[in-house]
Parts: sequence; C-alpha cells; structure tokens
Amino acid sequence: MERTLILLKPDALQRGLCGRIIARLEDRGLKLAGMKLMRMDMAVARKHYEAHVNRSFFVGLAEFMTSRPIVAIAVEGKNAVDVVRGTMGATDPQKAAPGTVRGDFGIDIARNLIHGSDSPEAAERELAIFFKPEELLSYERETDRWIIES
Ligand code: D4T
Repeated sequence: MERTLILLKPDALQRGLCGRIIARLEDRGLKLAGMKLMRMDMAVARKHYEAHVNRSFFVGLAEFMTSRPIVAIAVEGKNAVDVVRGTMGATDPQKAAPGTVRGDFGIDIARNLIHGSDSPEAAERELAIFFKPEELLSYERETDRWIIES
C-alpha cells in the first residue's frame, strides 16, 4: 500500500472546492491517512518546491502558496501516487482531461488547485515535510479486504 501527499492549494479553499475535491479522492477508494488545515511559510515552500527554486515561476508560485491557507492531505491506496496524479489531471488545466480535478475546475496553470507527489520517493520526502509520523494514522476499513494484491 502506497501513501502520497496532496495539497489543496489556496485557490481550492478560496473557491470552496475542498469538499468536492476530497470527495473525488474518496470516490476513487483512496483512504485518508492525515489531514491538516495550515498556512505554508516561505521555508516550507522552498523545501517543498526545491526542484523549482531556480525556475522563472518559482517566486509567483511561492508567493501564492504562502498567501492563504492550504490543506495538506495524506492518502493511502494501491498505486496511490499514480492514482492521485490521474485524478488531478495535467499540470496545465487547459490541457487537463475533462473528468479530472484540474480539467473540470481549472483554467490557469498558476491556479491549478491541487498538488500531488510525482513519485513514491517524492511522496516520502514531501509527507515528512507536512506531517510528523504520529499524525499519519493507520486503520482498517472493511473495503480494504476487497483489494486484491497484484
Ligand atoms: P504540483 O507540483 O503542484 O503538483 O504540479 P505538477 O507536479 O503537476 O507540476 P510541476 O511540478 O511542474 O509545477 C509545480 C507548480 O508550479 C506551477 N507552475 C508550473 C506554474 O505556475 N507555471 C509553470 O509554468 C509551471 C510548469 C504549477 C504547479
């Protein structure tokens, strides 16, 4: 079972879309393992987006991500990283497929509503930025027994 980090970006909260986005994650069968309403500070932004610090869009991205509250979510499931990326849609909402979060709710790459880790290694690194180990909960759901390992 894999865990991944999701961030609901400030635009998701400002637009009141958190519930609808979380519903889509639950609808796919992903299990909530941690959830936190928080404000990202600049130190966390630099750490989280360390691969992007030298990109032209970094300053605008960091200013936006630290401007208003976000929700950090840990989810668990089979191939959770890829399943979440698929549910999110392409980075640029204009190119994201209908039926995805970004394809249904977004139009601007700088306001693309949701972040999801892009590999299991990134997920492990990013989860540690936003959650202490004891803030991530393991629990059984009846439906977990229906999952067939492949
Ligand atoms: P995140 O990291 O938010 O899940 O997005 P992606 O994994 O889909 O895309 P990314 O890392 O390439 O970009 C990180 C973040 O920067 C914003 N961005 C990106 C932007 O404002 N302008 C740009 O040109 C790009 C490429 C959107 C997502």
